[in-house]
Amino acid sequence: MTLQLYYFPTLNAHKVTIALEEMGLAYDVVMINILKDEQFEPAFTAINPNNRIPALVDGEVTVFESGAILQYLARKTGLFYPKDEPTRARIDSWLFWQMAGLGPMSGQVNYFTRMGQKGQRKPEELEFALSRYTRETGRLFGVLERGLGARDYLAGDYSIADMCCWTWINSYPGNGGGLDAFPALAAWHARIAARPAVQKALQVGMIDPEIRALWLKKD
Ligand SMILES: N[C@@H](CCC(=O)N[C@@H](CS)C(=O)NCC(=O)O)C(=O)O
Repeated sequence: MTLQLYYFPTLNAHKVTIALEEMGLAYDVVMINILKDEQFEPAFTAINPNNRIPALVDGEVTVFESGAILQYLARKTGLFYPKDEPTRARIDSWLFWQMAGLGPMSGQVNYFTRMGQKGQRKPEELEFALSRYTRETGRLFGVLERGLGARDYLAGDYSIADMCCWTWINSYPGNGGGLDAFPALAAWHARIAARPAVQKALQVGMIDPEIRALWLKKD
């Protein structure tokens, strides 16, 4: 049975399309339009009680949380998640770090930046939150820079740890000039961006003009 990916084109969901494309797995996309609150429909709540995409169904297996999905797919295929304990422990460290730190913190920067761009809050109301989350996100970029050091990838060869962190670097506001202070991170970002599977993964679900229009209007 083909894998069913419950999906909307966002940073967390792109981690999973990257893994699926890299692993060469066939999958059906079940579009859950979070701009129309489809994540709260009972059929999807039965799959993910947390009402967030992405989620994945593989026969009798249902898995939600992008990090857990990456681990599941990697265990299923035996790819991008070596079993030797030093490497696996390092991959898990970066996975949990992304899920608990980089994702939530830079997600807050994205949120408060958009609120400002839309004029929904006065600049002085946003200042405290934006400076707190921007500072913490900058610190986390520094952590990635140190973690990479002279390596090409976070844990030896390219792995699910890289897939998990990359989308958040790719879409961080100011990306481009924003990585000038982080040369190892910038090189790692470019190295992964050049992968055909990554380029294909970012296009999934972005062709529907209605969804794209809603995405661009998102607040
Ligand atoms: N920790 C979750 C976060 C999932 C998440 O926040 N998904 C967002 C899209 S990236 C969502 O479904 N938002 C819908 C909403 O906020 O109601 C994961 O990594 O899977």
